[in-house]
Amino acid sequence: MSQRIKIAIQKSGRLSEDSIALFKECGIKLDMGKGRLKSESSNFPAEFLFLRDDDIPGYVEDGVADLGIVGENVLIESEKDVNTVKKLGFSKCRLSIAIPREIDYTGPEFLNGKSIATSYPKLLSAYLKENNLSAEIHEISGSVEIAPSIGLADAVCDIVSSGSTLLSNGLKEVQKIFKSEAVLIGNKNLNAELSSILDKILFRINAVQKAQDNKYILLNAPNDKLEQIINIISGMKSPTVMPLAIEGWSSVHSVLEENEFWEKIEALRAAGAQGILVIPIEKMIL
Ligand code: PRT
Ligand code: ZN
Repeated sequence: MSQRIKIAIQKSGRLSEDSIALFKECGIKLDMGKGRLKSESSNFPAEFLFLRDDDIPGYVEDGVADLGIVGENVLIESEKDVNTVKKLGFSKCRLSIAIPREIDYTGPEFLNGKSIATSYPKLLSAYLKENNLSAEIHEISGSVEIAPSIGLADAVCDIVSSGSTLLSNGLKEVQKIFKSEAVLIGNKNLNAELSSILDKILFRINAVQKAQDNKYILLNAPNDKLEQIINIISGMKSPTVMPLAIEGWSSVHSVLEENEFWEKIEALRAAGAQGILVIPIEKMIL
């Protein structure tokens, strides 16, 4: 009998939407009906388990799930023994130390002898140890940001994204201690069949990520500038060049990486390119 790979994703929260979108972009259907705890994909050998994010590393370690998507902050804090298979690039955030706005921060040694409230005692204690600091850690499970104003702690160590939660609680971010994003994790003892299903998933995720990092570009170039323009955008292999109906002009098609995009567009314009069109790529397989 052929197996299904069991994939744990967050039931509802900051990771859910992007996790579901990722599998959808990979062409893996998943039906997340209301109140459901698990669901089988109708077009791929996968079964999805909908869980609280904190439970995902443990389930993957135990083999209750074969794969899971979780924030690196939760993964490291859990200290579970799993493989980090792939960084997924969403749910980016940082774990930071923050103190009341009106207090001067003199550097990490400010923390010596202070008390810090956090839901991430292990990550915080690793940071303190690495930096030879000694502070008291108050572990609390939620609403960490109110700890200083109710006199529970001198500082907090919490997840920050836009920074507005800190701001509205009269706190300022003084030290970033850990950067996090969503990661795909896997059980360390997948059998051959499950490993080959994981390979298929990874192949699709790579194609989706590659496509997101690249743009398709079309432009018109005067023939006497073609060489210079082709040098700027060499693309996957080399650009496609086709003659335009107008004498002396060509159409050039290529692929550009998102991070060098604006720089290259400027260089192309300076080199005489016109009518530049930029189009998103849905999937990219090299
Ligand atoms: O119910 P369940 O246990 O599954 O979910 P949860 O409430 O524990 O987690 P959830 O859904 O809030 O977050 C899931 C993961 O998203 C986290 O583990 C992080 O990896 C990531 N993530 C990204 C964040 C944030 N951004 C974030 N802003 N997790 C939490 N926050 C919180 C933070 O704790 C603070 O209260 O948002 C507030 C700060 O946000 P800003 O934008 O005001 O700075
Ligand atoms: Zn949680």
